[in-house]
Amino acid sequence: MSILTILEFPDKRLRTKAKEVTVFDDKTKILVSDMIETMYESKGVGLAATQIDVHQRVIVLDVSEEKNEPFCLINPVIIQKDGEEESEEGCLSVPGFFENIKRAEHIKVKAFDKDGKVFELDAKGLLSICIQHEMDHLLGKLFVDYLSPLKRQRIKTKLVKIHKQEGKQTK
Ligand code: GNR
Ligand code: NI
Repeated sequence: MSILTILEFPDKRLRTKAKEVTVFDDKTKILVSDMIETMYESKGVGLAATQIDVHQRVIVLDVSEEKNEPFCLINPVIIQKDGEEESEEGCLSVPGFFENIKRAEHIKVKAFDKDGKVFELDAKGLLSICIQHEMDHLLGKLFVDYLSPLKRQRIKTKLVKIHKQEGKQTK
């Protein structure tokens, strides 16, 4: 098991569009378990492979109270959505910033599990929001993209300043 480095905005690699997983093998299982470990270590409720610079359509989530119900969605597709709700979102790739974002209220998702078995999932509440947030990552999209250019620029400037102080490089 390994903890992976999470890319931070405005890193350009976060803009990469992930590719479909075509082979389900031991490497897929290792990726999923490393992502789950990284998500727990970072205290996130979800993580997309894009955030760890792996550009495959893989998401891990755990919205349970006890943090003992991890699962993954591979090649997820939203097959139904309805309603609209606004809630405060944060992102491990935009640390320290929280903003209200509008999403669909209910979604029905079709995806594959780590063994390559297809399944469907009905989601509402935090799970629905998180799946939509993670699926955006797979398209190279971040929650800051829903904000005004001014707000987005302010967040960018603050994070770049912090990264310089920390000696982090942003590609
Ligand atoms: O940990 C996370 N919490 C969260 C809260 C509200 C809406 C979305 C999220 S996802 C985030 C982890 C993350 O950045 N996943 O990409
Ligand atoms: Ni995120």
